[in-house]
Amino acid sequence: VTPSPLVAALRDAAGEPHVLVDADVRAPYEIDWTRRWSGSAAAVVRPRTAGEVSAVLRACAEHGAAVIPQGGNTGLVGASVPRSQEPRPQVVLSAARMTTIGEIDRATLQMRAEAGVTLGALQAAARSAGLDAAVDFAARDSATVGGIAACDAGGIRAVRHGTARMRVAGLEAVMADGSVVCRMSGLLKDNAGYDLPALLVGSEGTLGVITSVLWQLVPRRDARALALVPVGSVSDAVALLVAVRQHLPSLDACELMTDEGLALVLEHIGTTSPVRRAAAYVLVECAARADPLEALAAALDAAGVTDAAIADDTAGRERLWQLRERHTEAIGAAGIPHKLDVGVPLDRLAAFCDAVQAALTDGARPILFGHLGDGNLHVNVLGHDAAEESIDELVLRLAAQHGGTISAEHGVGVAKARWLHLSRTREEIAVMRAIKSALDPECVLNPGALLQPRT
Ligand code: 2HG
Ligand code: ZN
Repeated sequence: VTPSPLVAALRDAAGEPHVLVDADVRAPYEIDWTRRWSGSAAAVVRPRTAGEVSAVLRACAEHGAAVIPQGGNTGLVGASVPRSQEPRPQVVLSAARMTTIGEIDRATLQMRAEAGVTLGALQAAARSAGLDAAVDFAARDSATVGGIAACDAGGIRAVRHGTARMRVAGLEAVMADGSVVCRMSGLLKDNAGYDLPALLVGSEGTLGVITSVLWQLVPRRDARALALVPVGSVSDAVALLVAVRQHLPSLDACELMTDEGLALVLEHIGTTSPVRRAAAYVLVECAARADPLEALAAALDAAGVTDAAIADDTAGRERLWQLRERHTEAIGAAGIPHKLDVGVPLDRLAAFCDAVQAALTDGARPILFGHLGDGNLHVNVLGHDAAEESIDELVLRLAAQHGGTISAEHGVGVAKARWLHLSRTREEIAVMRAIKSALDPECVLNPGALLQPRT
């Protein structure tokens, strides 16, 4: 068969073997991890270099196609797969072949990585150089640095090291018109005008396609100690955080689970709880050069904790961590969840959780867990029709009413674009739209993600 003019142009841009058109080969690129979001692509293209990405974007512009940038396709807000309602042909631009990791600059502790490098590969490269990538989360072996930067992902160590924004010391991106913007000097002080890398971080693929990132590493702190503490309520969990935080300069992660989530994980992996069952649980992890176990135990003691599971060896820590990290997988095995990733100020977190529990009735099954240290809660709701959006709206409105944000670390994506106004003022959204139309006037890049299409 003769390829369509779009497919022929994509082949010219990236090479024939790297343009996937067969339905069964395209399929995994067309559906998201939750199975809640999917759409059909005219092609999946896997360029190798920024130059090829540029040629792909020019081909798409010329043939009136929309571009869906995709990294590891671990996104949870429907923004990494084609839209179900997009009149134009859609091209998934996969970073899967852009996997080169550069040398580490020993003076600045910065490392260059192409967009398709997984977080796990980045961490391993940092580790083998005696350094640390300073970001971590459960999807580490699939999520890629391009997507992590594009969404300003956070994860379990943001309480100490901040989100991806703090790690991106520079980047290279291809804009909608095919021009390549590169700011890779890595200078910490460089205030010559607008901070374009900062603009692209968190832009969710709507302003440009990130092709490389200059990642800021940190020195390694290898000695770790972890405690899993059962608590009577979310309010007690927050109180525990407040009690230990100022006494633990080595605090590296502080996570929250509720009993509903733990029960699901225990059943999913076929194990029993290492601590007594309670309404909620807090994981507190410390990392330091010297063993932080004593400091952790003393802080817990001072906070009045009498019963906890503690581990300072790798196997023991992994056993405890999997109870938290396997939530997404266990929930996914139980059904297609609604996923709301919200952030709420710590002093209102407990009230927010109570309000969510009280508001979700009619067979909806809320599972709350997340990153206690930074007030980032993952409200997953099972038992509710995947296409029905009233649950999403209810939870997001409650987050806003409690002084929080509708999107903490997963991005707004397609899932939450229509509620952006709950977290951003009309004036802010007008500025965002002005930036979008200046940089991508035809709305080629990731249409419908972050900003709703104008009607
Ligand atoms: C996590 O913290 C991830 O485990 C996924 O951000 C959260 O599945 C989720 O809702
Ligand atoms: Zn998370």
